[in-house]
Formats: sequence, C-alpha cells, structure tokens
Amino acid sequence: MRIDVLTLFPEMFASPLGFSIVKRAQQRGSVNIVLSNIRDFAKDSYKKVDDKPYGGGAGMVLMCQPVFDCLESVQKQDSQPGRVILLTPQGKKFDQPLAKELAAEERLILIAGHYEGFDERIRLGTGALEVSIGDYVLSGGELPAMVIIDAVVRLLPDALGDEDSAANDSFSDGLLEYPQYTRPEEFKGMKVPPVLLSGNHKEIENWRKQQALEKTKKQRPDLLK
Ligand code: 6GU
Repeated sequence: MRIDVLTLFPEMFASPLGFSIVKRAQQRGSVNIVLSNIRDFAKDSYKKVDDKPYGGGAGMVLMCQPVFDCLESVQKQDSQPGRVILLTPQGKKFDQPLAKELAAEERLILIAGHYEGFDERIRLGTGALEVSIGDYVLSGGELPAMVIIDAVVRLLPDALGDEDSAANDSFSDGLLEYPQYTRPEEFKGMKVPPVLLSGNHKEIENWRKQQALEKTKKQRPDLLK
C-alpha cells in the first residue's frame, strides 16, 4: 500500500512513523508512506498558503491552489489515483470498520489542513471523503492523519508478528477486548484468574467471550445496540 500525506508540517510525522509496527511495516515494504509539503506548491515569494475568509471572521483559511497543485503532483507519481481523504472535524467519524475499509485500498492520499479550515472548493473539487477522529477540535489534521495511518497499517497483511493479534483486537468483533494477564501468577495480592492457568482451551475461550461482553456492557453499552 502507498499512503501519501499532504501537510504543512511533514516534520511532525517523523516520530510516530519511526517506531514499532508502522516502522517495521515500512521496512518490510508493506507500506510506502510519502510526505509532501503543501507549502512547496505556494506561488509567491512569501510561500503563502492561507488567506482571510470571505465574509469575515477569525482565523485563516487554507487556499485552493497550493493544495490542488500538491495533490496533482503526488497523483502523477503513481498509476493508482488513490482514495483521497480530507481530515476535518466535520467529517465522518473514524472507526474500526472504516479502518478496515481503508486498509483494503491500494493507495490513500490524506490531506491534513491547519488554521481555521479548508476552502470548501478543496472538498468539492477533489471529491475527498471527509474524516474526523472524534468529537473534539484539534489544531490541525496531522495528528488525525497519524491516527489513521497507525490504525490502517496494523491491519495490513504481515504488519503484525502474530497473525491472530488483529483478529482479537477490541472492536474487531464489535466488542471490547477481554482482559490479558502475563507472569507472575500473583502480583500485590492480585491473582491471575485460575481458568487461564487451567490449560482448558474451551473454558478459556468461554471465559474470554463472557469477559468481553461484561466489559463492553459496563464501559461501552452503545456498542451492544
Ligand atoms: Cl480530522 N481535524 C481537526 N482539526 N480536529 C479534529 C479532527 C480532525 N478530528 C477530530 N478533531
């Protein structure tokens, strides 16, 4: 898979992309992540990419021209046009089913804005899917882009060491994940549930299912509806 990110702050991505699963997936060639700086496509000598909103109001708005030129430039770099995604708090809420849908694409192009927002014609003219990561406002689309990259890349074949570990994740079956324990058997008086030490795989599976259900009922009853 190829993931392009169009951003004004490519440097922000170095750390989240440089560790753990996402780093390994890039090293293995499961994903090629390409960062492009929208500001490189500014036309004037001040490298201006934003301007005051028509109609007045606070803040600055990301201009059409640098974004469209940047998008056109990255689209030319590959035969796949790619699924274009615009990160905005007004978008469709990102969740595990959407992560799975995006993980099946050959190419994603994520556009991260900053400032008060995008010129509306960026959405209209690119046909992008608007995506939000939750009901709160962040100062830009960079962190949401990193969240989406992480959630998608760990679903790619070969990204996780253990084939099963994504299948057991929270939300993958609509429930939260069951509790996990590792050594020692007792810590500060807290014991590992005996069923997990029993070696009875059927009983362990039943216990986990029941725990996942109870946890979901308590923490996220909305998921059971
Ligand atoms: Cl995608 N962008 C911004 N700026 N804030 C957000 C968001 C995106 N998702 C949740 N909050």
